[in-house]
Amino acid sequence: MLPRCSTTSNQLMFPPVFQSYADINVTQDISFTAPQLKATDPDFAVDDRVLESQKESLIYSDDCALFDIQRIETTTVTPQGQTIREQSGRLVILAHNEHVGDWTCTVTVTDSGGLTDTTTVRIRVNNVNDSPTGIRVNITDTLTGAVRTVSVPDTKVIYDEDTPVTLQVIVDDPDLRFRLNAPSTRVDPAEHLTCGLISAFQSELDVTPEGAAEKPTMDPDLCISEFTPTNNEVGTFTVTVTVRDNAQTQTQFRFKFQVANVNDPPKDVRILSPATGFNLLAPTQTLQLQGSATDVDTPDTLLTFTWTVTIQGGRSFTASGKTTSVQIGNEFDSDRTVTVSLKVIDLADATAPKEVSANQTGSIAAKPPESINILSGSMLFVLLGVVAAAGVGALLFMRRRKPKGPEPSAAPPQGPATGPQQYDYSQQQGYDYSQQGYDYSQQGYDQQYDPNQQYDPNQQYDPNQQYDPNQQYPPQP
Ligand SMILES: [Ca+2]
Ligand SMILES: [Ca+2]
Ligand SMILES: [Ca+2]
Ligand SMILES: [Ca+2]
Repeated sequence: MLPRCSTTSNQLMFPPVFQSYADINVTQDISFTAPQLKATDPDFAVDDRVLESQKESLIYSDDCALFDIQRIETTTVTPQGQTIREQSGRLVILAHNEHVGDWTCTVTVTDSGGLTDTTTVRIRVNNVNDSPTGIRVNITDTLTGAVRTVSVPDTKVIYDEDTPVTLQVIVDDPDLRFRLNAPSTRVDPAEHLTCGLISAFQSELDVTPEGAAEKPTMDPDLCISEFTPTNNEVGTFTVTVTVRDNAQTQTQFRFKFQVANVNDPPKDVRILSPATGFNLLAPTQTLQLQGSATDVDTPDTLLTFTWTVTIQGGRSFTASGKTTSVQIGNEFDSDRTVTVSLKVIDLADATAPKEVSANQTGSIAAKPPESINILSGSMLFVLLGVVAAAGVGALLFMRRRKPKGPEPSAAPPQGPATGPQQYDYSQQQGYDYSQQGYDYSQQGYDQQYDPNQQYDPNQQYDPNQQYDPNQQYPPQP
């Protein structure tokens, strides 16, 4: 640089000139005092011979975000006794994670006459690995899209059984941020996080689970876990999420994930007795009933078994209990289909009981005809017939003893008949009707008689005598 023109001998005429300066390497977060940046100015050589107000003075400035350069003034005395004053620039560099990268800074030195020189300072800020921090978990209800963020350790979240969720681990690793002086470049382009998930499970089902609980797993690179807890997973998972960075520095986060039970209906509802296609041979009988059912989340004590046995077109009979019986009867004179229905109700949720039914069909025999039922009131009718027959016979016997004899139109007494026989009523035959078990009902005996007629059972009558009811009485000679 050319000196300025001067009019006096002590006027400052020369610009400052920077000395060469080596590139600087610094490390993130470590304060570094760089070598002093020096500029020489020939005018300093004469500074002790000029007035203070006219002394040369250098000013340093920079455009760098990594440091503020300061002027440092030192004086040295030469062996010849001359005092030399020196003004240099001091760089104290404190670079942080976001400063990682290569910096090119321009430093300017300006003398008191406004003359300048510039130099380039190259600084490389080297990264130091930072641990993953600020870990949290976003939980998304896959059905509704609702997101809940858990950021406080040991927080408990509750979801219903059968609710699909996505657990996403969010973490801050400073090495994944972008550089201040290169916004599209990561602080550490090679940084990569890996997630892991382990969980302890405590079942809270009221019954023994059907199988082992399925635990959530995590995609280690995506840091995502898709999880749909079912009935077996009713309980609380204590979930520990671990995040490791490339340098295997890790951080952990723990929270509780509770799965609330949703009442499942009974299943495998079966009728064990009666068997399929049962055939009841008696029209009235006791039917043994036995059912079975399982329930994945309800104790047996909260299951009720209700039975309904229905005869086709007829009555229904009810009973309750897992094993029980019911008295049923077919009131029809034909075989009927019988339907046995079992209803199992799960009362675990009193407001919304779950109900499952099963049916079984079979048949029941017809009620027998009335005439066969000799134990019924018809027997009395037969006995009355016997009495009536005896009464009519006795009446006829008594009329025979009248002097004029019985009227021809009077019907002869009914009795055993194997064919037309002559019967001599004139004979005083002793016949004890009360000792005869003769079944008049089998002879088509006319039961229209006057029950008020009295007869004498002590009258003697010969039962061996055959008579022809068609004969006119008394028998014609
Ligand atoms: Ca870093
Ligand atoms: Ca890191
Ligand atoms: Ca359940
Ligand atoms: Ca249930």
